[in-house]
Amino acid sequence: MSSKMAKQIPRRDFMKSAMAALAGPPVHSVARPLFPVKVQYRDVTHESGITFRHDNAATPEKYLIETIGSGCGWIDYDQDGLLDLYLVNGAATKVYNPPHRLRNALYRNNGNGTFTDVTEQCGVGAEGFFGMGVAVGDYDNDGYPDLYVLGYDRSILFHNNGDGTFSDVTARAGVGNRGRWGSSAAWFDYDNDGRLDLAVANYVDWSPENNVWCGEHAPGRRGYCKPDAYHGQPPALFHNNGDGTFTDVSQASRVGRTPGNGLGVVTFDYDNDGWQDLFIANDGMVNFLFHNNHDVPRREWGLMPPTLEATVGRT
Ligand SMILES: [Ca+2]
Ligand SMILES: [Ca+2]
Ligand SMILES: [Ca+2]
Ligand SMILES: [Ca+2]
Repeated sequence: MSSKMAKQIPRRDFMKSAMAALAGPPVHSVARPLFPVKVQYRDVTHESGITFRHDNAATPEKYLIETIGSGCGWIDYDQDGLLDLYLVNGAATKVYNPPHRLRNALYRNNGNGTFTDVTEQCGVGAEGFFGMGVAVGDYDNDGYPDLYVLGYDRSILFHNNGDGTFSDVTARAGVGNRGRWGSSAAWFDYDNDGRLDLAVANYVDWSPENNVWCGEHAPGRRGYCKPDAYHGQPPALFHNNGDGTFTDVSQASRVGRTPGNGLGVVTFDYDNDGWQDLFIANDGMVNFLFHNNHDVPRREWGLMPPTLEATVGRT
């Protein structure tokens, strides 16, 4: 409203109009009953055809690996638009030798509520491998997601061949994580070169040979130890070289310089600087938050990756 128009309206009428305008049309409160959202889950395992059963290889020896695992992952391995399911299992140990086979399993989603076990033809059973978890990512950008399977003492990279089979390319890729208890991993592109790199959380240095006795020294009274009965293991970071191989940059990046009791990995850009950062959740001790400093010239990244600095966090 112009000042000229305002002068032509008596102040009392102007204020009445203004108040009416501010009040606006009468608002009819819309009755929005708060309907509780009823989400109901029904166990469809049996009718889905999924018969996998996880076996943690539990024994009175209380191996620490019995207490953790296993994860699973959804992966549309055949790119038909339907998520398929990869399940990770335990394995026989020096003190546990079940009569049945223990292996991981891949189930193809049939699209009608049922799944078919395609483990054998896909070649991803990893029998004898004490698995912990799995990370799904298309590390070679061929359009087919691949599997990185975490496990005790070693981990496995399965390349998806795109024809319904996978190949164990761990040795060539250099991501075996040998001698480490890999618990979880994340694919992320820390140097923004368009190729997925790999961060791995490692747990502790337990082994059958250093199986500490915790709990009472009496038959049947042995218990599982807390992680501080062992030495923690540092996380690992692998740079994707783009030719099917990876370079272990754990030391150069500083990610692998500090031992932890790693159980979880999250990658995210917490400071919105365009560079993915890394969080490692540790069991019973401080967590690790690594800020991606991306402070090395791009031409040197093959030899020296951006440094990531450990900062703070506490469980
Ligand atoms: Ca599928
Ligand atoms: Ca791939
Ligand atoms: Ca990368
Ligand atoms: Ca960042």
